Amino acid sequence: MGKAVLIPKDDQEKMKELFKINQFNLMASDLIALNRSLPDVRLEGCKTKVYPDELPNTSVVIVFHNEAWSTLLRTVYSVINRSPHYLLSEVILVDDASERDFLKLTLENYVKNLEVPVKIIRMEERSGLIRARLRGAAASKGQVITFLDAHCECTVGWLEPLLARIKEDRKTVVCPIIDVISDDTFEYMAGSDMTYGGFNWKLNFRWYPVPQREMDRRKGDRTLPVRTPTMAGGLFSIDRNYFEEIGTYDAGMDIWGGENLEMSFRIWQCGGSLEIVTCSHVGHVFRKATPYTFPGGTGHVINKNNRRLAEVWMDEFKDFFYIISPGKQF
Ligand code: UD2
Ligand code: MN
Repeated sequence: MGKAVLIPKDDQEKMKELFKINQFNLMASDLIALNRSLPDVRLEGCKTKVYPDELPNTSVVIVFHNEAWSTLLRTVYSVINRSPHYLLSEVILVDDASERDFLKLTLENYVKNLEVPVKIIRMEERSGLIRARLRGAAASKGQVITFLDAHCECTVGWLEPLLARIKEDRKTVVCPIIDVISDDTFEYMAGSDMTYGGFNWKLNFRWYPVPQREMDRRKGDRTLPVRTPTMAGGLFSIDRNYFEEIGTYDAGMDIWGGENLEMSFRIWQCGGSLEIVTCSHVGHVFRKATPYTFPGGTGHVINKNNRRLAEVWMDEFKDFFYIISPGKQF
């Protein structure tokens, strides 16, 4: 039921060692069932909503680099166990040149026995999450593409409201509420429907309170989708044709960072809209530090991505970015 795992005193030294591998409590994660149950954290009004029978189906694309076995498989199980199978075209795992043995043959053999087709694609070299997602999207068949990070847990009823909103308007790109899975105890904690995505002039993604005008537009009905300026980046569904129409991602972005704001600006500036569908809840393990290497240097990679974002989509507003991050000009 998403309860916290408490590690006995005697194991705490070992626990701290293992924490470093993924920058979350791997020992705790490994103690939890791959198909653990979770509370239904939805608003009451969401539980009784009825969605059309005919919804577009989706491919679920999950990219990973050196992900832990238990978090990766728990993500996959939560997708398979909490989605109506007729809506799930396939699950696509894109391995961004991981170095761990268990992510090779062991993983391939394991997923063969799952109830939904799970396809594994391997990047030839470390490419970063953007190009890995592009590879997954290109190989997918569903009418909708749903992206998830490799350490998520989908809760009951997560998929239908996302697909229903896209069916209503295929230019609407939708995110679930991202619940918090503690990096320390793996406790599942409901996220708020009263925050949405923004950014600061360093071009960092930030959460902000949903403004009153957006509450008014929805006549106070919190079960209706929230229009959000930006998305966190890891968890969203998009109509395949619309994704292609707007030019997918910027394939020139490396490793990590910036692509979430880039996609958000792209959507709003290409005739679409971005929403948080408050009846859909998916958990994510938020980390305080990054567990992997950034070939080329963390700062350099993120700056490069952010400059591309600023130059392409921000017109004269890019100056705010350059003023606040001097020395980062071309
Ligand atoms: C957030 C997003 C993430 C992405 C990122 C900005 C959420 C919950 N997460 O950071 O999806 O938008 O902001 O770029 O919104 N990965 C690779 N190759 C790499 C690096 C990462 O495949 O070189 C995978 C990684 O294993 C994970 C996913 O990409 O499955 C996202 O990476 P993260 O979990 O480190 O990003 P996060 O959650 O800190
Ligand atoms: Mn993540």
